[in-house]
Order: sequence, then C-alpha cells, then structure tokens
Amino acid sequence: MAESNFVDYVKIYCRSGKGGRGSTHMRREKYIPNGGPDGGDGGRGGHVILRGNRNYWTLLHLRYDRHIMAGHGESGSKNRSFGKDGEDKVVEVPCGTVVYNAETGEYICDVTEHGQEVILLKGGRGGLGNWHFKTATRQAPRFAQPGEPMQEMTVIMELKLLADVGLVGFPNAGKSTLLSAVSSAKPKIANYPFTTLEPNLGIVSYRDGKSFVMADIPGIIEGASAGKGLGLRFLRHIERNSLLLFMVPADSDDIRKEYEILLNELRTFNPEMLDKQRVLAVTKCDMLDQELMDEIEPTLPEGIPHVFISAISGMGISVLKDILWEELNKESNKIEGKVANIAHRAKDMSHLQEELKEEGEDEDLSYEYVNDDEDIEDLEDFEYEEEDWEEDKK
Ligand SMILES: Nc1nc2c(ncn2[C@@H]2O[C@H](COP(=O)(O)OP(=O)(O)OP(=O)(O)O)[C@@H](O)[C@H]2O)c(=O)[nH]1
Ligand SMILES: [Mg+2]
Repeated sequence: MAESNFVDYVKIYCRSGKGGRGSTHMRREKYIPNGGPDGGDGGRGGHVILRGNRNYWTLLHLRYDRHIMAGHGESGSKNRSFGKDGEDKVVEVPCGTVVYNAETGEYICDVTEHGQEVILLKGGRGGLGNWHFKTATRQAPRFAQPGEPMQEMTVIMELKLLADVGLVGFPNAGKSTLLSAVSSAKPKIANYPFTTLEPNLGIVSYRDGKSFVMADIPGIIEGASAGKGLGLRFLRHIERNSLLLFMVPADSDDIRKEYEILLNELRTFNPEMLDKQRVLAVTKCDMLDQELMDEIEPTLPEGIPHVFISAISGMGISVLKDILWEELNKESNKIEGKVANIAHRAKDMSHLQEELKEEGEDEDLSYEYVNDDEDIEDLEDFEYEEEDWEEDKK
C-alpha cells in the first residue's frame, strides 16, 4: 500500500519500567549506635498504558515513535525513604484499536471507548527495603529485595473502525455515493473500481436529532478473504460494525449471486461476521422503471430486508434510513454500548509474516537494552513473592 495518512496497522516495541531495588541501608548516627536497618523500598516501574481517544482516527501518530518505554522505579534509600516510581507511558489510541503480540499473534487487549485505559505492560514492583526483614533474631538484615524486572513485547496494533452500519459491496456498487448522499462525508466517487482506497466514516442524521455512523469500506471482490484486491486489509473494518448494508447495483447480471459472493468472502474471513444483521440495498435504481423492479423483486435473496434505492435521485433513501434505524435498535442487534462485539481471534501465524510485509510493518524493532543494574541480571529466576523471605525470617 502506498504511503497514506490512513494508518490502521502498526508494529511497535513496548517496554515497562523495572522496579527499583529496596535499600540495604543501616542507620548510623553519632549517638545511636546500632541504629538498625532503615533501607526504604524501591519505586514501582512505569506501566505502558493504552488510552482510548476519540480525537484520533488512525494510528498514524504511532508510526513515528516505535519504541515506547516507561521509566524505571528508583531504588529506595536510607531513612526508609521510598524510591520514586518510574514514569508511566500513556499511549493514546483511537477507539477500536486491537492489540496482538507480534511474535505469537496472540490477542492481547482492545480499547473501544474514549478515556478507557488498559495496562498493556505492567511496571515491575519495587523491592522491599531491609527494614522489613528485621526480626527478633536478626537485627541487621543486610539484604533487601531487588525490584521486579521490566516486561517487553513487540505488539501489532490494528484499528478496526467502529461504526453502526458498514457498507459491503463490489467496487463501483455506489457505496461512496450513498455515504455522500446521507452524510456530510465527502468520499471520492468515480466510475471505476477501487475508487475508495481507505475507509470513510460519516454521521447520518435521522429524525429528531438522532444519528448513526456509517462506514464506507473499499470494495470487496471474490477472493478478497485470500488477499485479492484490497483484500484482507479492509475486511477487518467490517468486523466491528453492528449492521452490514450489502449493496448490489441494479444493473448487475445476477443480484443474488453477487450477494452470495460477498457473503462468502465475509464468512471465509471470519464466520462470526455472518451473525451480524444484514440489509440489502439494490442501488442505482434510477436506471430502472417500476416494471423492472417488480421483475427483480422475486429473485432477491430471502430472509434479508431489501430496499431499492438511488443515491442520485434520492429514491428509497428515507425508507432505507428507517430500515437501518429499526434494525440497529432491535434488542438482538444492540451490543453493549455501541461496540459490535466480535471475539478477536489470534492472528494466523502462517500469515502473520506475509501480513506484516504487506503492511510495510516487517522491520525488526528489537531493542538492545543496556542493563545498568547487574543485580537484576542475575535474577533470572527471581520471583517477587513475599513468602520467599519467610524462611529467612525465622
Ligand atoms: N445512476 C446512478 N449512478 C450511481 C448511483 N450511485 C453511484 N453511481 C455511480 O456509480 C459509480 C461508482 O460509484 P461509487 O460511489 O464511487 O462506488 P463505490 O462502491 O464507492 O466504488 P469503490 O470505491 O470503487 O468500491 C459512479 O460513477 C457513480 O456516479 C446511483 O444511484 N445512480
Ligand atoms: Mg467508493
């Protein structure tokens, strides 16, 4: 895909901060001999946190900063002083961002709402200072806990646009024309396939100040689920729409067949997509007369509400809005808030490399960490469990 501002796929390296170590300080003051242990606790390492932000529409801003690293916790010090906590790193992401582990393809988390915060990587806890370990029989512990190690992970972030209605159709079906007719969005329209190369969102106003969001998605062709055309790259944006509006032009040779092909591509991409409510619009009906429409009607697929429309003459548009609104508000289609919940499957490992390449995200982001704290290095098997100390305490 050529350079574009619509970035819906990025790979970045994230690292939380390690916990600061506890101090082993012994209190020594002029008139207080054997002052005992007074080493404070280390501070917590910074978390890497994702925060949903509705003012972001793409992941573009993350393209320029591919190493996200939170601060380390500082060590504790004398006088039971706590070390400072490491600085958290908050990454603002658009609502609808889904995160995967770039090495294993495993689904990690998603962020769907404005202001929602998800801890992607936890900072290490700080170690306890030596004064915690003072007992009747051990007056002067000369040890303290090290801080917990940091965590690192290379992740793939994918944006799946959240819209109420997603437009599904072959190239040239009139999807962008419809969006521009019912909303103030201004997508490019032209009489050739693949005019739309990036999804567009528009707000469709309905009666009494009500509105819903419509997503115009690039055209789908047979084989899209296997990567043909704009393929996989945009099918994912359909995943999060509550309702799918299938669009087939009136001059299609076989409307039912075209519908079946579209349906099949969605099924191959993710079978759960078929659980979504569907509506069929026969587009460009200004080219038909009533007689032709009557002829076509019985040939349309059963079990799905249909409507004849023309985005150019305005025919059927208000009926279409009524149907969409009604379907959107059916109890069965209402999915927690506005988010169409689809289970996020792990990425297919056999395709992951290919996919990264296709998205231009296959560069190696591994980050050489220079360890300035050799104590931590020795602690491969270190587990931060308070109980570890129990035995010593006796
Ligand atoms: N007569 C007529 N032509 C239409 C209508 N809607 C769209 N068209 C024409 O069909 C062509 C394709 O329209 P687009 O809206 O760009 O189609 P699209 O589905 O967005 O196409 P892609 O972006 O390539 O997937 C344009 O030349 C439009 O003017 C309609 O209701 N009536
Ligand atoms: Mg278009």
